Amino acid sequence: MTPHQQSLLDTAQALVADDKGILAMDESNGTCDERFAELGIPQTVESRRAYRELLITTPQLGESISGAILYDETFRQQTVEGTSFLNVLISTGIIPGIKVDLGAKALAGHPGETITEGLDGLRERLAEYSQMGARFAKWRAVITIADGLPSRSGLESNAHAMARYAALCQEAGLVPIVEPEVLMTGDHSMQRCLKVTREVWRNVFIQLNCQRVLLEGLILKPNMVLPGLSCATQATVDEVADATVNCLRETVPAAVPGITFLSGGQPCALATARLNAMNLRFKSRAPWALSFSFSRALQQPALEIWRGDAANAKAAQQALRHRAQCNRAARRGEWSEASETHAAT
Ligand code: 5MM
Repeated sequence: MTPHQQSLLDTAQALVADDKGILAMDESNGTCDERFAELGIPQTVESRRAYRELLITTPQLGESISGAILYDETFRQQTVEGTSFLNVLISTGIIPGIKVDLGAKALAGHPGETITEGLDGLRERLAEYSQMGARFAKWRAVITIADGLPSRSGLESNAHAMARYAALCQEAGLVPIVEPEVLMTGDHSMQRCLKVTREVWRNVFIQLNCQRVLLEGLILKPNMVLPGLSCATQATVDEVADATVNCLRETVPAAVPGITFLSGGQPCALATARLNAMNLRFKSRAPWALSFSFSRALQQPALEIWRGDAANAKAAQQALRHRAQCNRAARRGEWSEASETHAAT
């Protein structure tokens, strides 16, 4: 292995080491503003900056969080005292990362499907982020389940774009987080989600291999295998854990160091319970770390407490720290309902 490859491998392993996980705080301005609007928080550059400062200055965050994914605006911001956010993260042992896709846009000729854009000029953008201090990047593809969807061309084009992104990241010395998200929206069964997710992951690894991506130097950030939100038959925590890990076993090579799940809109404690069940049942046999890279399932309680008021900042940080600690416990299979009650008291 070359020193360049070894450095990718070291970063990827550091992102999943010590039972820690990744804080996704890379909401684009539109998404962040939508979440602020729901709570009556002003949708301004300063509000977004103040909120992200609150997140990254949470005491002891680095005990449970290995890396943070930022959005371009946040990546260039500073605390009120003038310390760059990147330096705040680095000083607390959290590896800085950057979302580099430019969003999911309508896929021509495929009503209801999207293709994630951002490959044009990506080499130059990655060089800048790397020079500024990023050590990993993230790209999300969005797959919808509906009648006749996803199409084969929808799956293949998204997998191809993700693999080209991953190759460019590794060329720039950044670990690519590859995030194919099969949405929970819909009334499909867990079996249907399993079938689609299996196809998505198969296509992703075919394309990653075609583009000569070093599997030891990437992280997969997938959805859990779940029934659609409006499906009449919901699944138990153990059923979700079994379906998800069995699907990973069929499709994800053992060379990949870590799986860091997205939460996708699951209630916070339920996402944690499902991650806990996966580790409880499979950790000793799984070749990859089973970890988290949640946005909403880490941040939502903190955001609801903060509501744009500096007086609530400490309580909000406590809520974020608690969710991070619960998810770290879930990585060890040591989380329980009591962990939630304990924090509440
Ligand atoms: C699926 O979204 C990612 C994980 O978040 P959840 O745990 O809440 O599902 C998240 O990193 C997402 O990619 C960012 O929030 C950016 O979203 P947009 O849509 O603004 O690019």
